[in-house]
Amino acid sequence: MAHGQGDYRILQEAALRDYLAGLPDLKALLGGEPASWAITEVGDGNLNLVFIVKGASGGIAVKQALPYVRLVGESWPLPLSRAHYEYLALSRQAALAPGLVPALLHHNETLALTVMELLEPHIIMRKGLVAGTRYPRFVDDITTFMARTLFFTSDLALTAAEKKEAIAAFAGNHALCKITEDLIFTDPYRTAEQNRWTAPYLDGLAAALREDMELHVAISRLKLKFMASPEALLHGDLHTGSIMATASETRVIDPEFAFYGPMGFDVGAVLANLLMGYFASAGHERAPGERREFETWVLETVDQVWNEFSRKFLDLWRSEASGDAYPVSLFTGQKGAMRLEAERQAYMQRLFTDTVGFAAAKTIRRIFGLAHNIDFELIEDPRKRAISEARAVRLARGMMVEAAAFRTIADVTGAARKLRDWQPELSG
Ligand code: SR1
Ligand code: MG
Repeated sequence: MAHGQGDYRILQEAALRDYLAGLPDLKALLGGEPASWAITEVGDGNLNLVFIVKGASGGIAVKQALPYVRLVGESWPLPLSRAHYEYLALSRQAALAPGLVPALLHHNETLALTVMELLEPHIIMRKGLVAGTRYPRFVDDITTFMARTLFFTSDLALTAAEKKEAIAAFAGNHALCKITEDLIFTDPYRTAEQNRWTAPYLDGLAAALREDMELHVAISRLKLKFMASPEALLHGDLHTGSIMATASETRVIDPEFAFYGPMGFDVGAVLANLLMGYFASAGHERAPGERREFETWVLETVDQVWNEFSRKFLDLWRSEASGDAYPVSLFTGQKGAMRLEAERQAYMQRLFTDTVGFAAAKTIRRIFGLAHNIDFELIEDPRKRAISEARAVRLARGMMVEAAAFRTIADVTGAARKLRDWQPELSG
């Protein structure tokens, strides 16, 4: 049967209780009588239903795909098959990066439903960043996750046949890719019904974006790279809302946008969302300067995420390369080893340039496109919000149009630091 068709039905509380009561392992995990289970719908994402179910002895998280985009409604249908790709991606990520994704407990293809371990007391990292919380485990965990999932699904680790099979396994997730192609790489740069921004303050900036041909070329090159560069299995939506964390643990959730694409898209997503957290921080101050230490931590984190990711990825390449790319037989002896090492450095520089560009694209879409983020949205005073957003956009435009001019991550964080107190000219 095709993914998620046939007997699909949306499970609300009562139907979900009956469904779970019929699964002996989950019933035992929850404990007590099904009638006593507390079931709460907690989904605050853009697409799905998410339930937390708690029983006498344990809890679980249940995610069910809706046949439409939750944020917009039934007028925007979306294939249920995304639940299949999410489950497949989570399974692969669990094998490659153990302990960094939620444990999978059950999957029903027809219902487009997945049951996972309940992550408690983890919270969505974006919410923590808005509150000014620092995450000491984050750098090590997210860089391990990215280095291992990207390296081991790439041509550096897989044979050509394995790689092509893997690409094919995710190729059907194109409806989710199309969301990204439209909402990130196209709509913010043209008049589109679903666009929105902090009006009237950013009206001028929004209009400038629509006229900026250098930016249109740069975003189009990134779009082509996104569409036509199946380098590795991407999470596909790796923002801070797809990460649940505590001080001592990190879990990456929600890979329903998974497909084979350019590695810089995932790395750029992490960096962009930290940078947006940085620029939003000033808007959350209750007293001038009270969040400076947090902001210093955020920029240090940005530096460390790239540097540690790069170090771990290169280490894997040096020690675990078993793929068909860069055949060992072409790089023999000391001369070969030295030339290959230089090539590895050049590869990482190209990946860094991609990362810078994709990070910029990820930023601009959250300020002018359909789906915004709470980092900025929770800044109540729209003028203050617009100031934070305009700073982020100024950095993002430079990063997109002149990505290669940012040679190191310190170039990015240095530029961000300089914009911290920049006063933009606002419209209105
Ligand atoms: C219509 S979906 C909008 C956004 O939500 C998801 O989290 C992705 O970021 C997508 O672009
Ligand atoms: Mg999501």
